[in-house]
Amino acid sequence: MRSGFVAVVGRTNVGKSSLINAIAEARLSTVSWHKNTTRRAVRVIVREPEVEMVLVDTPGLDVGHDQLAARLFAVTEGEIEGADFTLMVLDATKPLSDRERGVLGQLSPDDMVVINKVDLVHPGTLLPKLQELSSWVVSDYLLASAKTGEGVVELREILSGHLPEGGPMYDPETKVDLPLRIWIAEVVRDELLNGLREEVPHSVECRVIDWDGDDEEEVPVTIFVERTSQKGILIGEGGARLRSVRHRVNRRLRGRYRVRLEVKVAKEWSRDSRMLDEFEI
Ligand SMILES: Nc1nc2c(ncn2[C@@H]2O[C@H](COP(=O)(O)OP(=O)(O)OP(=O)(O)O)[C@@H](O)[C@H]2O)c(=O)[nH]1
Ligand SMILES: [Mg+2]
Repeated sequence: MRSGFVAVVGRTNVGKSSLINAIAEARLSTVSWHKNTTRRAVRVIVREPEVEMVLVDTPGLDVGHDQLAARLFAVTEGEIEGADFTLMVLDATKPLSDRERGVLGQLSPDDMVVINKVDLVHPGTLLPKLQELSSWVVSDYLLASAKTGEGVVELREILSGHLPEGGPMYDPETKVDLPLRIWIAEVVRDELLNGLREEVPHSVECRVIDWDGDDEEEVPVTIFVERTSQKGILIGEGGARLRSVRHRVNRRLRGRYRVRLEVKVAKEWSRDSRMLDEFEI
């Protein structure tokens, strides 16, 4: 049997979380078009006969300059270090950035590269990028689209084939290695972010506070924002947005858990290291 950890890294928005969900065939990691969606290492467990592959979703490499950014970068660095190998995800629609070149330069021959979002480009436009990639030491690269599914099965097979020999590390029921209250809070954030056009997302964090895991009780989720004006946006006209988020979350939790949502203002939490500790980021 083979088992191990693959650190999935790349710039924000390249589609790391989307690719992981496509490989796992389930919406397990938060996806949105907003920048810096992923904030914690999310370990998604993919199983095949004789294979247990843990895809570790990580925050994007090009985060900003605040306290939050520094922490997110530290998460990604730690995960690269702890994994058996790295899958670097590039965006077919964007030229390579200096940050990406820096990471490519540090990859070892065991690591891999995938160019995602190939559905958005004409194959010919990828040539310069492929040429540049061939000068780096990575053993292999693939083309994929998390949206259309192109290359996803192949990617899954290649990644599984790369894993070291080893026994299972997780209980066979576990799909995501996150504490239940953090997972439920992430599902709420996922549903909130996907309904938002405004510039609020960076300021949104969700927490399950004071819940002992009892599924008979509604799970109390507090949605934190940084400014009072953002509170109104999230709640919506007469509470409409919050009600619809609650409905979608409950549906995703398949009636097993039901959430109760509340919005609070935590001024400038993303710059406050005490708040970040409290938020477990
Ligand atoms: N057209 C197209 N869109 C994609 C593809 N993969 C992801 N997207 C979209 O790109 C956006 C970003 O996707 P994410 O999976 O959240 O990106 P990420 O790399 O995890 O981003 P961070 O968590 O911020 O680092 C979302 O709107 C996705 O729907 C793809 O293959 N094709
Ligand atoms: Mg992500």
